[in-house]
Amino acid sequence: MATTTKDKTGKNKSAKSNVQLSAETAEAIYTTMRRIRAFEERTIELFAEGAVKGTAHSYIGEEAVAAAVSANLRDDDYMASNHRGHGHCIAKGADMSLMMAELMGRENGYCGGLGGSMHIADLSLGILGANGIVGATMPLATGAALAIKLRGGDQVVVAFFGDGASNQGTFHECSNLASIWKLPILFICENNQYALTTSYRDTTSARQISDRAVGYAMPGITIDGNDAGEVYTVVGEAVERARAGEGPSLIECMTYRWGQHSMRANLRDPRPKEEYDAWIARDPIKLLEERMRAEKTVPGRRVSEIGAQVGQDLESAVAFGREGAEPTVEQMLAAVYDAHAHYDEPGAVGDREITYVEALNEAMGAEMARDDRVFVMGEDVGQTGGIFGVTKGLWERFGNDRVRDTPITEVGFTGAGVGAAIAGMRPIVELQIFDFVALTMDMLVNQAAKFRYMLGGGPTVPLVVRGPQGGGIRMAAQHSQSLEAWFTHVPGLVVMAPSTPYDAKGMLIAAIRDNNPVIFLEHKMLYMESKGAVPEQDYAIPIGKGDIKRAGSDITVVATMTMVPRALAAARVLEREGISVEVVDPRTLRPLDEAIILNSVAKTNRLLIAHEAWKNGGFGAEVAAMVVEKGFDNLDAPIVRVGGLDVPMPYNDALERAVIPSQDRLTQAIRDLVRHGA
Ligand SMILES: Cc1ncc(C[n+]2csc(CCOP(=O)(O)OP(=O)(O)O)c2C)c(N)n1
Ligand SMILES: [Mg+2]
Repeated sequence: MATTTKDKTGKNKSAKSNVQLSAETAEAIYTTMRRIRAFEERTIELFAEGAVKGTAHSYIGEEAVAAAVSANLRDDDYMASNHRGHGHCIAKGADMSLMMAELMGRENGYCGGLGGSMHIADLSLGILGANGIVGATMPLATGAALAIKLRGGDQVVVAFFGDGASNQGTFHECSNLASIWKLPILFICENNQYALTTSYRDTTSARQISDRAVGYAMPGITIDGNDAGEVYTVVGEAVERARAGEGPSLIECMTYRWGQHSMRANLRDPRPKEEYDAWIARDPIKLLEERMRAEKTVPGRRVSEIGAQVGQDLESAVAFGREGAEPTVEQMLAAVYDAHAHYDEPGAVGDREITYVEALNEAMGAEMARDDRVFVMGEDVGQTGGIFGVTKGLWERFGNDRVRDTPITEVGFTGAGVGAAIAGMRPIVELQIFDFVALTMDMLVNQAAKFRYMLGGGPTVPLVVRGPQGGGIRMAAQHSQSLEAWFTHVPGLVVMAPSTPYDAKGMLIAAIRDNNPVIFLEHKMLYMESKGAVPEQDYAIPIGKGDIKRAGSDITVVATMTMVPRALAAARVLEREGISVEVVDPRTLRPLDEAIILNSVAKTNRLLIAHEAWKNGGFGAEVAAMVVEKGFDNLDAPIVRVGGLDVPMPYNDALERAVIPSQDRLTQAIRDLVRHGA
């Protein structure tokens, strides 16, 4: 399929559909279109009545795309949708009653009332979810396609997105990934010509969105999205290519939404009247009826029966929704995390000493050997073994597919990790330097963290995103930050930060086995300097369990990452001065082991918190607030926090040393708190 010429509305001139649809296919597509139309018409009424809340984005006018695309799909194929997703979901087989109940926010809805219109999903039908973030469809779909490829399956994935979304980086990053990895994915752009109130002609550099396919070495075509026959035929060919391992396609379906952007929008409508009227005259349902008449496939009598049946189905869906109970706070609270497993840890016993890097490497190797679903991807993780050597040797053991070098495309590969996790794999995504996580925030915070919750607490996202944070090697402001507080703030994420080789191995094994998305923070200085006893056997350290690194009676120091060895060194100095320091490493920062901290403070009556990150708004502020709320009576002195100076990391080495809390600064702060109470 080559990009072909278009007429001035973008419709493809050469691919004019001349294929006849079989009676069976025509009827199936037609029925789906009627179901979508009826669902949307009813939704508009229910929104006006106040039974559907928030907002909903009507698919009326675009039904041929979803219906004819999905008529090419099997139940086990995947589909990722966007905010205008009702039609996509219905076409892929979603239950209209469960959808309607969800739109009404009821407990019997698809997401138990936690997701609403923009988050309908049904993993049993391969529906990876509608999505409230424009452009997020693509990475999730790419990840599902990668999962298929890794499992050696012949399923395909369809990613539906709008003309507006084609300007998101996700589209470009994922087109490239899908092309280089030859993933079985169809990028279906529904070009309804507007993104909210902007015309694609003003926002899009390409003449047609399908022209962009050339840059990604994949077939691209623009077709009439209101012609169900044309959509069915063109998509059918692309599905075949994808199933045969020939990679992705981009299909741009020219279409038009009849309504405003959303039911809530009530904004200026920029669409010229003649354009609007011309497209309304091309009602895709009417066009298919004409075709069925002309091709003598589905008789008028059957058309009426379908209409009657759809009407009944809709009424029973609405009744189902209205009967649904309101979801409870308990159901909501239980939906955020899947339970963490319990483990008995062996302790840092034995004579064998290995480095922090070796410990991490051992954890990944062990889990990859144990579970085929585990794979690693990131920049230079393959034959090179990562720039810090953390994945060294894994490529030789597990091969290219499972130790996968990526292009420099952080949103693309992190998002593909989320998608692959949703589709049943257990990806480990390496961020070369953790500061680059800033590029991936949507994938982690809006997608991974919320997926299970938005879908009512059923699905899991077993993803680990790991990499080195922190300073100490003169890498300046964009390669040295400690960003844990960004993630400890977000419900749905687990945040882990080991400080020893023993913890690194056991915690990473636990993270890989956990069903929740885990932000796994490592530290460059621990890569370079940390060595310690690590059992050879595989073991896991329970998520949310802190560790007392040194017992003491005068003061509790809660320390993380590099501050743990510094606090221990400070404790040794202070011991000679008669000050007994207890060092507590929470290890998991979210969920926090509150008890280990509170019990320690109950014993020592003083608390100092040390981390490399900025004090302002840092993780330590949370610990301090928690202790004030729950253990105030046990405090004999103010809580002191020691953190990095409130500046971006400088390059100059003396200045960098001044920013990161040193052993001396820590020692002095502990001494002052014990001796002088502050
Ligand atoms: C990242 C992001 N930016 C902006 C929005 C607000 N928004 C929701 S839909 C939309 C327009 C999307 O246009 P398009 O991709 O063409 O899809 P259409 O609505 O036309 O189906 C905008 C701007 C959003 N939800 N997410
Ligand atoms: Mg649009």
